[in-house]
Amino acid sequence: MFENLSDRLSRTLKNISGRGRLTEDNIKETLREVRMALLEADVALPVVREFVKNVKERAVGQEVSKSLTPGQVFVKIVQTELEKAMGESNETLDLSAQPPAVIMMAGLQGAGKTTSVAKLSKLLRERHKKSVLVVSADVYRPAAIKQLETLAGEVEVEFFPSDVSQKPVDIANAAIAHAKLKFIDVVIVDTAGRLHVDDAMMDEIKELHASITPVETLFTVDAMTGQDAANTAKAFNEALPLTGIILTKVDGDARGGAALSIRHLTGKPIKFLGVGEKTDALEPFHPDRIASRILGMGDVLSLIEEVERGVDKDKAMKMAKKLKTGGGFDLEDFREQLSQMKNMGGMMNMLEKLPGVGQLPPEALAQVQDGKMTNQMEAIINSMTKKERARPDLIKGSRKRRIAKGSGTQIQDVNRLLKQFTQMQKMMKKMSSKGGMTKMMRGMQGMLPPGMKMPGR
Ligand SMILES: Nc1nc2c(ncn2[C@@H]2O[C@H](COP(=O)(O)OP(=O)(O)O)[C@@H](O)[C@H]2O)c(=O)[nH]1
Ligand SMILES: [Mg+2]
Repeated sequence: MFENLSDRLSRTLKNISGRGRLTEDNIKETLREVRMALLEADVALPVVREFVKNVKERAVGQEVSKSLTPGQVFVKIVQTELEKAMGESNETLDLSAQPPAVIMMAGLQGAGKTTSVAKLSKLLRERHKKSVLVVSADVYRPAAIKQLETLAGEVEVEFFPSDVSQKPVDIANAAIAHAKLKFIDVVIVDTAGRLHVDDAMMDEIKELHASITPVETLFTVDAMTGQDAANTAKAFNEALPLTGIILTKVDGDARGGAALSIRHLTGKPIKFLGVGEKTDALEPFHPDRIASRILGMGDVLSLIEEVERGVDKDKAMKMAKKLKTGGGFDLEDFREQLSQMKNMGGMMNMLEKLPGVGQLPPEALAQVQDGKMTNQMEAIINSMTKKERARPDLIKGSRKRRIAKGSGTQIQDVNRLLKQFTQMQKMMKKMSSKGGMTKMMRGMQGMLPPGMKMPGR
């Protein structure tokens, strides 16, 4: 997501010249580009206008201190406004009701409601240790009820049976009554959607809502529908007191405009992103992180969370510390990174989040993506001596030949690895000098058990 937008923005934001102060004149060109970039990302026109206006108001007259460039100051302003447009902070589910807390899903057919019920159930069960009951009030399609039953089995939560002869209101109330008896923490009510917003659907869902008074009413919407997503959200928001939005199929949407428009048009927070068909493909929505992703600064915090889940935390911390103390990034670290990436899978996913990766040549990315390539790279590093790993500059002609032979590769493979390493090293340097590392350390501090401190902080 946001590929086009971030591409455009990171290109245009570099072009601000002048010094001392941002003026209407020196940002004019860039503002126009920002506007174009947003329109291309399929952000709704009123939202684009408002956004550009806000950026302009904040920017004009802004002093630029000596240590910064006007471009950097402008980027900061765009970043802040992006965050604002998307909601400033992550809003989690509010489940602090007399149990069971009832969550109701709403949205058009095919938006991803049923899939999202499964994803949410899994998240609530695994990360929040909640017991969950799911129920389908989609009485128009028997297959929809069966679909939920299957998914419930997959994510190991309780399924409350229903059938097409029943009324949605009765189904939901019976499920809630059952959950009360069984002391279940959360009930998620899946509902029917239509292909378009229509009165019959709205009436039904309004009646259902009034009867079960959920603590969370989540509107599920397909990001790929762009501006339509925002308009549908608006229609539902006028009919129902929505508490949040789940933006789905973000994995298939390169433009990302919906995320920017929805908050603005509904005033309701996006709470989650659906990023794939599998039941674990759900991410909490963090406007600040998304904003920095849009600006091509990398989503260091999300990356850290992924690292936390997928790889060894100690190793990651050691790496962060080493970089922070200026220990540099050597081939040993590179190898570590390669093997961790391999463990994690979803390499592309992860690479995209690294600051600066957007600027890597596509061939380099494609190569790292390939698991075979990673194995070969590891083999090459394994054939080096400890000293060579710490001081890659030592690796010249005869050493290269020895390493190639030892790893069963060619000299040009060794050369390529060294080149890739140098690129990665540069990126790491950039990251640690731009304050990215401080953020990363802060993120890691948050992951430690209470009372424990990061070394050296
Ligand atoms: N790629 C992708 N597909 C999704 C996502 N969420 C849902 N889908 C797919 O979208 C289709 C419709 O989803 P479903 O949950 O049945 O929609 P519903 O009609 O709103 O209940 C299914 O094929 C899902 O696998 C997502 O985040 N990413
Ligand atoms: Mg469904």
